[in-house]
Amino acid sequence: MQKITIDPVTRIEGHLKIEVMVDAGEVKEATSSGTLFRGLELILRGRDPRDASRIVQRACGVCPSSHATASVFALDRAFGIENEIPNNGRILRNLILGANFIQSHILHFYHLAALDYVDLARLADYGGDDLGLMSLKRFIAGGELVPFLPRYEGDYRLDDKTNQDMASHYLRALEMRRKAHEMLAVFGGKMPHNVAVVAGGVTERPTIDKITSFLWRLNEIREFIDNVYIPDVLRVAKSYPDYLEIGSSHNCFLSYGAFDLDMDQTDQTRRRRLFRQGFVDTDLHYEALNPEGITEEVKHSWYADSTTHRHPSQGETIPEMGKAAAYSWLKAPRYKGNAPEVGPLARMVVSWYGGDQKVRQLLSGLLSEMKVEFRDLFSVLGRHAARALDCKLVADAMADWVLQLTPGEPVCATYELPQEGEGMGLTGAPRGALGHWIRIKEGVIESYQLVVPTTWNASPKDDSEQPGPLEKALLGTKVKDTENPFEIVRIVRSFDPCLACAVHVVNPYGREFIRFRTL
Ligand code: NFE
Ligand code: MG
Repeated sequence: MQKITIDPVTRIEGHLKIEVMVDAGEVKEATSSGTLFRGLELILRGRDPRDASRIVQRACGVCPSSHATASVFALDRAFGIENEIPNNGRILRNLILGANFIQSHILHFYHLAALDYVDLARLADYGGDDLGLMSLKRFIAGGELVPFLPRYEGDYRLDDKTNQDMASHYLRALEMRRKAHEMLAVFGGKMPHNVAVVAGGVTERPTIDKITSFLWRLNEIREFIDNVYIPDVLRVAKSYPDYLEIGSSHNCFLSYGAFDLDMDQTDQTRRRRLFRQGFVDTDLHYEALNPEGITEEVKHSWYADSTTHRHPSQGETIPEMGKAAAYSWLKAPRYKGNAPEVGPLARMVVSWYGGDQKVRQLLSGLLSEMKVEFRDLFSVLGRHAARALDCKLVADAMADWVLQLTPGEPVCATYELPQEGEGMGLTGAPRGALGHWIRIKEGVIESYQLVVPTTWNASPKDDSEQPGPLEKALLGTKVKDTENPFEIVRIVRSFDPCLACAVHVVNPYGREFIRFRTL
């Protein structure tokens, strides 16, 4: 057996250590460890509940709007105003979250994952006159190689033309992300950490000039998604068909849905959403979402054993550094005992089996273009394709939503701050199902728990030794070259892990954790 340690995994968000044991070229054991403790849940205790939607966004600069969204859903319920959110408030929340989805997905494909497939170092020989590529070439020639190097060497299969196009799109994607940030700021004030999303709705009023300012940026980004992002994912899939065959996980999926289409139903598990809520089991059988089925287990996490197997509404965060059986700061969330994958692929699978015609139609088109079967999506490139489609679905829907805004109408409900209350906020974040649970006592937050997409996907083994989704996806993987374990990092990155979100406390023991080995 040979041990491969990748610590930290680069080109993801936050600190993740992956360790695999390889025997005869195949992964026999895999552990995923979140090596950072941040403790947001502890910071929130004793504060004014209204501060939650500001503080929780500090979980992460990549997906802060999702945390704002989950927290205000929890606050709306705790304040008893879930059915009073004005239509403008609902739509503006969607637009702010949607702008964040788009920038996060484009960031992930071009700036984090694509460098696993695109050989930017080859640009050192670039002889054309594209200004962007010429400056990239100068950048590389000048030895400014981060974030392109260090990297694993070999297995770059794109032809020169595709490779150059992708490099040029790497630069255009930066621009698209800037535009998505600007778009978010039109209604959200700033990015990251918007200031508009609050309990009751939003603080920003729609005007014709803001709607226009939002829409022209959105339309430019939609053009990029349709004509650049989706085709680029297909081009990678063409050159790397074997990555449609590896990286499947437990093959069960969870989604809380995302983007409320109306507020007719106060129950967030039943409300009409752009993406469906639900769970799809390993037999691809769909069932409605029941949040009572969620627990967090901590046998292998650095938290007190007394807190294991709790529903998040009863959850506690009691760190116990050095616990013998533990290897991660992530807890292990489970749904009815399963370790479902969450994220864009899960959203597609749950929407498909939940009967969403639009998703079925779009996904069928993609499958026939890729010449693959549905189950082939349960793979590294299936995750990338699902993310690109997720991005398109959100961006297209936003173009309708922004025109449904009504200038002059209210944006926020009024309310009395209760002394006691409880609330749950469920939404989709770019990386998957995101839940916040709050309990208010004597006018302040008594308890706040976040169960975050990457906590699901990168979780350690649970109390019954069932591996987390990412661990499971690595098991059985054939590693061609243990010095350059491309397969491992490509599988890990396909989940788009964000450890900042997942462990939500600055490790008090500092450098003890940071053992840079390789990329
Ligand atoms: Ni930090 Fe996040 C998303 C949330 S994490 S990026 O998307 O919530 O898994
Ligand atoms: Mg948590």
